[in-house]
Amino acid sequence: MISILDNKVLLARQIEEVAEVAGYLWQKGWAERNGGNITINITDVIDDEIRQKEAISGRMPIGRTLPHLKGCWFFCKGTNKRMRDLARRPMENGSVIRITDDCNHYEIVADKPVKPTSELASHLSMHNYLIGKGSNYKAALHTHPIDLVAMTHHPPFLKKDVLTRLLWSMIPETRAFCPLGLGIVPYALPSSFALADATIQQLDEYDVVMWEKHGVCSVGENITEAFDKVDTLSKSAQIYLTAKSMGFEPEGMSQEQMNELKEAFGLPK
Ligand code: 2HA
Ligand code: ZN
Repeated sequence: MISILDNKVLLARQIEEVAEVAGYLWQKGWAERNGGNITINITDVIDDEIRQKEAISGRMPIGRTLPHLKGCWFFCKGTNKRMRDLARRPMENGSVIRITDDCNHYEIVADKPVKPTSELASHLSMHNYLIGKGSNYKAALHTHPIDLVAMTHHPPFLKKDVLTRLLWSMIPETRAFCPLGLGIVPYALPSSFALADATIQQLDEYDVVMWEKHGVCSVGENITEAFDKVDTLSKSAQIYLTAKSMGFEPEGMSQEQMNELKEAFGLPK
């Protein structure tokens, strides 16, 4: 009984945390209309009562088989739903889904029939990839930060690790708290498997990935952590843009100063 209560509280807290982050995304201007998506893997906090609930939808195809998601449950923003509404009323604008045993369908299990995010293919593919590599990451975020997306309209920034080095050099926090840097995915059709596959490839090396001329994807242990990484990178982008708008090229921290940070914090890269 105690563990059932615990799970209920833990699930409610995770959904509250999604709502809190959804509000930040809207306030930052990163979530116009229905822009952006959030999915969290809630399998660990599903209690028997929810587990036994009847689905309120038929079996919906994911479009591919994701073997590591067998028996997994997710909370995700609903398709066509707004982040600002998810912030105020998460259960009316979000969807609880479970993956069926064939690993290529899902069912909606919630009081309201909200269809999950249009980026479900890329989000579930990311979760499948993360579980497959033994990661403890449970959250995936996709959003449209103005500054970072603007930078992807400049082809020299799309070369491997050019943006990473530039953004790292703007402020020590970014070097320390986005230590894997920023992967780049060339433009691909939103919601497509091509976009999903290119994103997963980048997750091999990075945990934040830019989608050229579209947005950013970030993964983390929880949704706050996934948000914080994007927020930190965006702060660096803001410092760069502010310096440029004052009419000069920012000097950036030196390679030596960044190496000193790497040593001091024991950073992985
Ligand atoms: O869900 O941002 O990329 C809205 C989007 C799709
Ligand atoms: Zn998008």
